[in-house]
Amino acid sequence: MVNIDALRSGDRKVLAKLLTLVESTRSKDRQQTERILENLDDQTGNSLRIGITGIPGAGKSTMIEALGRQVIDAGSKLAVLAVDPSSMISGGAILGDKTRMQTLSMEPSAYIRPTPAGKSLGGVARRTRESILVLEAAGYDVIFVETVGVGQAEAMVSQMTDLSILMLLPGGGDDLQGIKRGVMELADIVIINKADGDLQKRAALSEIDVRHALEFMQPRHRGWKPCVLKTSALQGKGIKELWKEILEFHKQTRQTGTFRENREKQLHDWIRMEAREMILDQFDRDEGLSMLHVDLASKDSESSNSHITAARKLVSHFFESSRTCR
Ligand SMILES: Nc1nc2c(ncn2[C@@H]2O[C@H](COP(=O)(O)OP(=O)(O)O)[C@@H](O)[C@H]2O)c(=O)[nH]1
Ligand SMILES: [Mg+2]
Repeated sequence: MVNIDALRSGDRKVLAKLLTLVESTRSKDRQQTERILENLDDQTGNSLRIGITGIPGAGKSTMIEALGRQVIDAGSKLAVLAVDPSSMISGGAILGDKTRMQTLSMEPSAYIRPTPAGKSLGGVARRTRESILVLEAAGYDVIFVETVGVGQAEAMVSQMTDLSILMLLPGGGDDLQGIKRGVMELADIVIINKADGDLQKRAALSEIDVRHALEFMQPRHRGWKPCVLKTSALQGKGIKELWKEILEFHKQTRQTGTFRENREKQLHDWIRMEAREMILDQFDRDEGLSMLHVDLASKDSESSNSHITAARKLVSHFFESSRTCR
């Protein structure tokens, strides 16, 4: 059993244990996780949740390392969750290493957690949401969720964070590096990283392009106009300005109430998503269903609409058996 008091008092071993539990898909672990999360409920919600997305190699980890200094110097505790949805396919972890966050990983006030690959985006999202809650209960004030941008991932991260940072690289083209409008619309702050050395000129051009593109977009938060910043995470340029902008966002959205509105909307969505996950869990664990599935697949494989008929049979069996289980 996990010691909740130890978690609150900053015991990192207990924190790691609880995060491992959250990541587990075993039925027993899941039950325990749910009980613990229910107990932690009144200790959560007090952090600033920041999502940072961008293509692999854009410099997200380097940036978090640089920003981490600002956060720690301001007396806050910071945690990083590195989420890599692409590893669902590759099985590997692009972001799994702490090497880019070496200094940060040695800080007592910082905690870095690469999250393992999951079977589905829904599963990854659930685990990340719950890890955020655990980290909040453990007293972390600023939580970064680092994600490789693969379309859906940006949307997923924006559903669980207060502030979304989109990281771009200096590019020459006017196509904005193939960044889709929808992705840009999710950003509260856009940064053009690697604005150093030979890339400085291109970074300035990109800044103009992005600024122009943003003008025609609907801001994610009412009253907050997304801004564009040039940075060099490697050389430490623009980091102070970025942190200032993050704090300004926090202050403004709290004042206008959009911060709370966003959290309320997210809670609404989380409940629905969790309910769906619960159904899926039960579906996947139903042994009777698995047997029926095998049976249907062998018998009906010849007929043309068989997969639909078979799926329907599975669904009605599922609802039948969940009714009798209750
Ligand atoms: N020139 C330059 N290189 C950078 C900058 N930020 C990161 N890098 C380098 O880009 C590579 C990828 O950085 P990383 O932080 O791992 O990117 P991530 O995949 O987005 O997390 C590393 O070799 C970094 O040293 C920067 O501002 N300027
Ligand atoms: Mg990284």
